[in-house]
Amino acid sequence: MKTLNNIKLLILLFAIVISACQSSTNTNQKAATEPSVFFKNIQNGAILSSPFIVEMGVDGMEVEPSGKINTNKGHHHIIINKTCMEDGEIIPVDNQHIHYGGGQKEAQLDLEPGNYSLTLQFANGMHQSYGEMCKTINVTIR
Ligand SMILES: [Cu+2]
Repeated sequence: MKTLNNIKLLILLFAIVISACQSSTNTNQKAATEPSVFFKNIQNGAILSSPFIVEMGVDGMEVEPSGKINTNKGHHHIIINKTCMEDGEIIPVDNQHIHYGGGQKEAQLDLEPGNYSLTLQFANGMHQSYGEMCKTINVTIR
């Protein structure tokens, strides 16, 4: 009887150790997650007809109108046929760099037929790039 109790105790201890390991792994994964942006409604390689709606998603930061620099807040940009911008670099205003400084989470794009790269770039209230908070996809407009 005593042996059986010892075995039960061992199993219980084992279970506690396993669950402790799992929860610490989960915590590490959460801490390692960097803020990111993503296209909500368009996949890489999509074939679209113009005009089309782009839904802009963000994880780990908040969207707000431009004007002031606030920690963990910013606004979306779509960069057409150019790549992500370095951390801190100011995003220009031109045909290839569209600012959504009103805090928009959705945009309409009107593009001629052809192949394009679309880059979603998050930046702070003074339009300084958050660097790797960036996502590029390729689309075809027919
Ligand atoms: Cu901007």
